[in-house]
Amino acid sequence: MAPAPSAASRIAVVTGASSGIGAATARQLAAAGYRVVLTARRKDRIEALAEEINAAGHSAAAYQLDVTDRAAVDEFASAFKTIGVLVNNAGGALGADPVATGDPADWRAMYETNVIGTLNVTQALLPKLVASGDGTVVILSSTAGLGTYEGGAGYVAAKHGEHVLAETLRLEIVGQPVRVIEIAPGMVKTDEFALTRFGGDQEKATKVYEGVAEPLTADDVADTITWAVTRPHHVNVDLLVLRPRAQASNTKVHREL
Ligand code: 8X3
Repeated sequence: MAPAPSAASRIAVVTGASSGIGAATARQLAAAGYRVVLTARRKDRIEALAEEINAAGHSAAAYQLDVTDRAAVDEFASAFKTIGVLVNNAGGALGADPVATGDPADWRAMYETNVIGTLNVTQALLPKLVASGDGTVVILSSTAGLGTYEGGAGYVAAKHGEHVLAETLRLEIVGQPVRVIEIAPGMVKTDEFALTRFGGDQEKATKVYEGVAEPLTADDVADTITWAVTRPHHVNVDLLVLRPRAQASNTKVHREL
């Protein structure tokens, strides 16, 4: 069997790379020697990040992409012969309403971005990951993909969908040279996650982290993703859960108020 190509010659695609965990992961994978391809809807952001990464002596390119647009995803995929790593990070939460009053449009949008977006990109790039002889699919789910909490059902349902996608794909492609790694973070404080969830309401977004000593950062999660991806290729980190020390479960958070 041919030896696996070195990390330096390999391409890592990161979706949702315009901010937060996606941007941090792109920076760290680039520093680890991957040629990173940044995708997101916000072209200006990923272009600026690609410039920053290239200026630091690493290798990055930006490609504007909406992961829910299957035709665009297929066109994107057609540009590559092989891909070493795919990090499915694009997604997010909309609303924190109880089941009784949650907006079906929010539920649908979350399913579309988190689950169908991941499905679209994974389906389109899977042949390229196989062709690399040593591919890795990372699915960034959440602790919301493993257990529920009040007010979270729409997001929790979507993240459970991603979790099932990861578990099922791993079963279905066993024997092929592709790992399926699921990373499930708990409370991560980023610039946009909570703000987007609450429709730009800064007060509500701030309350999410109120009194929590040290929520995880985007860099903490990127570090974990990079660690998992850079294990020897026979080592598959199936599922890795990470939370801040102050969070014992989805509903048990220590706050110093
Ligand atoms: C983010 C974790 O607790 O907001 O994926 O659902 S939580």
